[in-house]
Amino acid sequence: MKITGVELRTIRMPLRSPFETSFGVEEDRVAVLIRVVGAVPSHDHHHPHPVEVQGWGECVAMEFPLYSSEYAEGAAEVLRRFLIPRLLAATDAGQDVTAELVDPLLESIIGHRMAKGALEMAVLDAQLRGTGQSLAGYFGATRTAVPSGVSVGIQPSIAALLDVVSDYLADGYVRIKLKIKPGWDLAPVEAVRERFGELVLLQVDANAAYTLADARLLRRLDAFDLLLIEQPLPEDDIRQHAELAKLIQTPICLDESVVSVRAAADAIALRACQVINIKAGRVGGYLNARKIHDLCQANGIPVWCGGMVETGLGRAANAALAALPGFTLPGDVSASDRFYDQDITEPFVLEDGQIAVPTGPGLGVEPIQDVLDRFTVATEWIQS
Ligand code: SMG
Ligand code: MG
Repeated sequence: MKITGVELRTIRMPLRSPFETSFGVEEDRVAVLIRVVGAVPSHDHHHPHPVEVQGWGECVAMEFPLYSSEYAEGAAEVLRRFLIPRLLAATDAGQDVTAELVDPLLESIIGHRMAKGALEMAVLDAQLRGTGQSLAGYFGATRTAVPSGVSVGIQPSIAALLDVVSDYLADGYVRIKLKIKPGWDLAPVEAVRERFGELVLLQVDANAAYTLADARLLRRLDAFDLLLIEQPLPEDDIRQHAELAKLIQTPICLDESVVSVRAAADAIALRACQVINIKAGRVGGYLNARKIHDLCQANGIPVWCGGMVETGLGRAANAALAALPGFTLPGDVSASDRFYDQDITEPFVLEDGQIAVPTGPGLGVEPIQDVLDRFTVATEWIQS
């Protein structure tokens, strides 16, 4: 497609309740959204003029660089200054800018994977809307709905945690993930097991809050039959995760450490993890996410789809990705009302513990304009 221009929009959406992790507390979701406007050749012989298409991308970078080095304003800056101009220049040079070309066009810019992934997502959405294909169809997805797990933040007390988990189980979530940190680990896990029993699918996520010196403490989690422990150690500690894996029984799942297809291959080869959490933004986009899925499938590594507190746009794409056959564990693709009273798209809802995979062209969902405008704090239009 020819890229006509790109709208960059920053939104701020209130969360229904604060979301606390080992690295901080979030009360709002600040996110950068991208709307790519372009033109594709018409397939209609009677109307040979190019057809205008648009597509949406969501950048998962958070307001502050606490989960990873990227953050919303920084992502907006790199998009406006370096990434978007590259796509516009490619269009000006006569290139057909497809989603498959975005990563190669942006490759010489180092890092900024969440920003790149968002731009690729917008181009992919526009491209698929142009051809009428769904994202799930493009990926080769095999499911029409995906089992839904929920990520439960650190709570003020064990009693509060048990109430929250009880409500989520009543909603029908099929898997519970507890956020943990030093001082909030063994006790909440033990309390949830005791109250809800051995059958609940349960896992924990440390968001890199421990060191290898905590191995003895982490080994005590072995008693609770967890599906996995997610990212116990820092992002760049792949080798130490391999050491930890020898010391504990609970399978290790990597999140933050898996920043690329190469990092995934390294982690698998070094036996640093038995499971991988796939988040498209973290690995530079949905095409890399699919490559990691394929790599893991070939290596017998189960994967699941992570979440970044997305709006309905990112949630739609995650549901499509999670419908691929290698996603054998329930992901963090929960209903919109897990985080938002009002989503910017039609809300994703839980039905029998599952989220339906959109079937319409591209993402299959669109922002509701007046809701989007209500949450918008800045917009700009970038063209060549
Ligand atoms: O979207 O359901 C979601 C959030 C899931 O826990 C979640 N994400 O490390 O996996 C993770 C975190 C990252 C974001 S925490 C603000
Ligand atoms: Mg995580």
